[in-house]
Amino acid sequence: MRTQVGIIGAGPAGLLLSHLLHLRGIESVVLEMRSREQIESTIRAGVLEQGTMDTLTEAGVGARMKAEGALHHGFELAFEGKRRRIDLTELTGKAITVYAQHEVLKDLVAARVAADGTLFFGVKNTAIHGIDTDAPSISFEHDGEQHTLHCDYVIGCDGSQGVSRAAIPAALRQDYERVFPFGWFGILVEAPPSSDELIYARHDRGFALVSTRSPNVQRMYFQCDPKDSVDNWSDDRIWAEMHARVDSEEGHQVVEGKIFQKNIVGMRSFVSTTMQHGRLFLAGDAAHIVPPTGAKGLNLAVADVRVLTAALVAFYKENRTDLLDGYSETALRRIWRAEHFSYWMTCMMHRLDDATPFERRLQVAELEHVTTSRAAAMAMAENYVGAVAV
Ligand code: RFL
Ligand code: PHB
Repeated sequence: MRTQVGIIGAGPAGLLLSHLLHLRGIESVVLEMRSREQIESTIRAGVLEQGTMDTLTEAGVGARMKAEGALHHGFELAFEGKRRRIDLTELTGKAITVYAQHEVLKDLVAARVAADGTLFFGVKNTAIHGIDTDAPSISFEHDGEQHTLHCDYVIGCDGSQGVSRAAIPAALRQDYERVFPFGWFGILVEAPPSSDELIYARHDRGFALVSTRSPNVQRMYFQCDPKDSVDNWSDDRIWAEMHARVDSEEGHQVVEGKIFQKNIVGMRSFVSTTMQHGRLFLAGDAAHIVPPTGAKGLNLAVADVRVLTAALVAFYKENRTDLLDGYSETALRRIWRAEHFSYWMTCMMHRLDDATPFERRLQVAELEHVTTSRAAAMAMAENYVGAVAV
């Protein structure tokens, strides 16, 4: 089997890359370990930056996002019993859309299928060969048969647990990591929205976030011990914690409903450089992870893919390799900006068990600052909507 670009992973990065390349007349094949049903039902991110919305729209996969996603012009910060709004649109001229990642994936898979794109779901034993040569390949098993996909380039879009990153020689790689001593307990709730906009809450008991999925389904998170078990949390205990952390003295209350999904995720910051070696390029979570507080993970994956698409188009249409050569360096500028923002938001909003009372007051002082100084609010808003210069 032969194609121009071999893509490992059908997450947002892999599927979007495949579709954008198709629109520019470049062939690709996507190899995915999980089934189509699995990728289309795994609950993950929810916030799309304006740039992500624009890219999806330009790729012709934005119709459902526009119709069913919720356009938000701001968000709320809750702390010290009060709520203060960050007006994203007034501060930056931009907005965000809340639209679930698995819905984006459904739209992308449908577009690939409609365009007769080649996707293999349920592949096993993916292995990368010859990235130091001009003729790399990917071997894999599908339906019990062994295959080899020959290609010009291999793109590793296989997330944080994939095989691609390890194909870059360890001696050339430098990993940067910070593991946080807390996780997020996520719930899906059948209820009307608690608020018109997302609420990020800082409380001495820990962080909480109120997000949404649709007029009838809400997504909420609260900081927990990453080693805790969902079985330790009855619905009553969860609601008591959400009320304690989010309800304001000004009378706003979290709206309860039937909890139909519970999960716990760990939190870490991670960057692996370089993101390229020979004929292999990494995009998305395969190369970097952010804690979800800044809502950047999916958006960074899309930003990598934009840079990589332009570089591959320059190669195939103009026989230029300068953009490919500069891919890692270009992508890392935005990645480090997002890493810093996500880390900053995480540290300002979460309870650190070993923080001194002095450090806890500093968190509140910082929240007072970003909600009263226009300059500070603007810096936060620009980062949140992804409009900072990099
Ligand atoms: P993905 O989505 O992990 O996709 C990788 C795909 O590769 C497959 N794979 C393989 N396939 C073949 N062979 C192998 N050897 C393979 N190994 C792996 C996997 O099965 C998978 O389908 O990576 P990608 O495309 O880079 O996309 C990254 C995003 O999914 C991720 O950054 C976001 O979900 C992060 N994230 C958020 N990002 C946002 O922009 N906004 C948010 O609001 C947001 N909230 C979140 C989040 C992530 C969360 N979790 C679960 C960590 C909230 C949470 C709770
Ligand atoms: C979500 O809706 O899942 C979500 C929203 C904002 C975040 C993280 C996750 O910062």
